[in-house]
Amino acid sequence: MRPSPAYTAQAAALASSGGYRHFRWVGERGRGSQRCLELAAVLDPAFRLVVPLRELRNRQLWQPGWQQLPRPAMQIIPAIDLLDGHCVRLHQGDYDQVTRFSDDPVAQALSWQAQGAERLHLVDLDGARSGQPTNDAAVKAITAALAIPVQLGGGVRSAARAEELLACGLDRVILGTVALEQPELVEALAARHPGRIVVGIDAKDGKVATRGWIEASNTEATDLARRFSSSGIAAIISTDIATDGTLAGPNLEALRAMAEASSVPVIASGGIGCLEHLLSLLPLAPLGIEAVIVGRALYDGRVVLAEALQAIGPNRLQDVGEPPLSADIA
Ligand code: AMZ
Repeated sequence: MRPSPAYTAQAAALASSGGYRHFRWVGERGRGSQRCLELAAVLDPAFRLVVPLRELRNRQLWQPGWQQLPRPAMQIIPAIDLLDGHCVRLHQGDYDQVTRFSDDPVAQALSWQAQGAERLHLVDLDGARSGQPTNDAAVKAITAALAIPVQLGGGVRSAARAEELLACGLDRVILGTVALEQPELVEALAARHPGRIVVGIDAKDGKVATRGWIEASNTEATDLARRFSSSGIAAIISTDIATDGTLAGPNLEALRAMAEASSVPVIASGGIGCLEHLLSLLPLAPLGIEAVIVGRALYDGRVVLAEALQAIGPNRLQDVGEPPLSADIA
């Protein structure tokens, strides 16, 4: 039996619920006597409750023991793309459309850290195109200078190279081309280095692109994401090439499809141009989108990292001072 799609909380609880009282059915969790419904507030779909089914059957619509899901929050990861030792951004990954933002990658990385970044995303663009590590001097200098974890992608094409990078202090390595061409190599690495191997899936019109996005494939990005579902990788970085570097907004449809296809956390990448774009990702957090990579918009000041963290980070301003909704509501 599928319960009615709308529920109304008892009036007594309204004062503590932040004003939400209409909830919509969004899914189910658990089995047997543990079976629960997941409900979303109609006025704020990100506000969710998990309600034991037996309580709904008893028509006790607002009861102690209801569990509030964690507030959706996302980590914001500034990106530094390295080309010939400089910090650059490409437009849609095109090596002929380069904007140079800084000639001092270490100073740039320290600046993102000082502004509150909790992780840094590095791409060796020369490495991604040629398959050979090219910006190791900058990568090593950044990793040594920063206290926050650093991840690197671009040109990591063998287990030995991935392990060399992990041994140099990088927290995570990202494999793109190899994930398509030798997925078993990625799985073996993930088994040896739990939590430290990330798959980068870069998609053009939904199909995976590799080797600096110069080569197209016939593999659907969602199929590749599914392939890695139980592989032990830490996350999938999902990049939409058509939006990358354009500031035009993330491809929410593609991100939703990737999050639904994958049972590992997804990191959104590509297209962020303003704070509203970051906020537009929040409703996808319950599907497993746990972080977002921001590049050009941070460099040119359209997004201020501290503000962005207050908008979608773990201590979002919107939540400050709101009464907790928890088991003590009777
Ligand atoms: O902008 C590009 N042309 C580009 C880019 N940013 N090409 C590759 N990359 C990044 C991917 C991924 O993080 O997003 O390089 C990494 C994949 O490299 P590889 O060498 O494993 O395919």
